[in-house]
Amino acid sequence: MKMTFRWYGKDDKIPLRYIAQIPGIDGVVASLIDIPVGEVWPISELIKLKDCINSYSLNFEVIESVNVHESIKLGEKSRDKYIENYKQTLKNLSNIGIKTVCYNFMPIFDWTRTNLAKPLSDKSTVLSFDYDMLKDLEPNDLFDIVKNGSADVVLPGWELDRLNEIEELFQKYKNINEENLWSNLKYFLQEIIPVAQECDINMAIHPDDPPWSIFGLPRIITCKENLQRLVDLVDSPRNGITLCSGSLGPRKDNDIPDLIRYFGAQNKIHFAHVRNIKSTNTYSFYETAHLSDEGNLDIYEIMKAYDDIGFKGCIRPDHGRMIWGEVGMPGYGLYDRALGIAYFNGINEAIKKAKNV
Ligand SMILES: [Mn+2]
Repeated sequence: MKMTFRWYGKDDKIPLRYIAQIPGIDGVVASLIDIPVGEVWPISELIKLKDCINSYSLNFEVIESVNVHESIKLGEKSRDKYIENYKQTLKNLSNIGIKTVCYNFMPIFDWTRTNLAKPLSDKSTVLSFDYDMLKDLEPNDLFDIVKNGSADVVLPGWELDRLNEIEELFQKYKNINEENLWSNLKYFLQEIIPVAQECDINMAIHPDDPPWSIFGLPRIITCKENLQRLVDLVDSPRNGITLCSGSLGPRKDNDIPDLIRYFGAQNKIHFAHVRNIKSTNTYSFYETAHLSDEGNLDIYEIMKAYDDIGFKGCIRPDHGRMIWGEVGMPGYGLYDRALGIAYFNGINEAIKKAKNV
């Protein structure tokens, strides 16, 4: 597997030269965050981004994410225009050597949390999701939470100008149930996957985070059965998943090592996110350090499962805690994610050496 680190481009407070110093790092996962959703990503910008990353001897193979325009998720007439743009973006990405594209199909909201800086007992802070709290919130309250907790960084998916369209979007989603969303996803994949095939690009859907409905909106990429339904929508080796342990993990029926083996056996895992979470009740949880003892997930078993399937793709630590006085994008500081990589490297070395005994 190739160890990677998510980087938010030139405005990221973490410089590439620091990322290049993480032991065992292979590359970064990045995107063009300034391009509005639905527009074609210009090749000139992509070349600049790639050259910048490569100049630190870091590889650039994975895009996270090329987001899907709401009109595609809603199945509106205008979707065809956005699908054509998406295809052109895939072609441009292929031209600079991108091998994997992460995307998601969550209505309106990307990842959702009710607190971006929940203090743990050691005074580190983490992102958390409290279902009881969400029940009393309106969607615009969530934008306030994200704005106030984001250390003056605009978090992808939570751009404030989106607030203006929220009411209208909710109105449109009134007519969209889970089955409608599935059929809109199928329409999208039937168009996109043949192009991905030509471009030699793996499409890797990210699970919904958290993996259940919020504000009554349908969410479908949530569990083993639905992930299988996704890969069966369009039968192609290019139609796969980003297996995110922290997104799927809050659901008790999602056994992460089992999911890795099950979808790994079908060669459907194109990208891996590893992080830990701790549940506080059925629908509430907070993020923790990567260490198995800190959360619900057994990270050794997860890395063992990746080793068992001979995973060759890119893997990255997902969100980290904010520690050691670092100020930055919640979940995306340098220190705790670098600790995550050191931990994964240690586990991998132990797994490999134990096998040779
Ligand atoms: Mn993830």
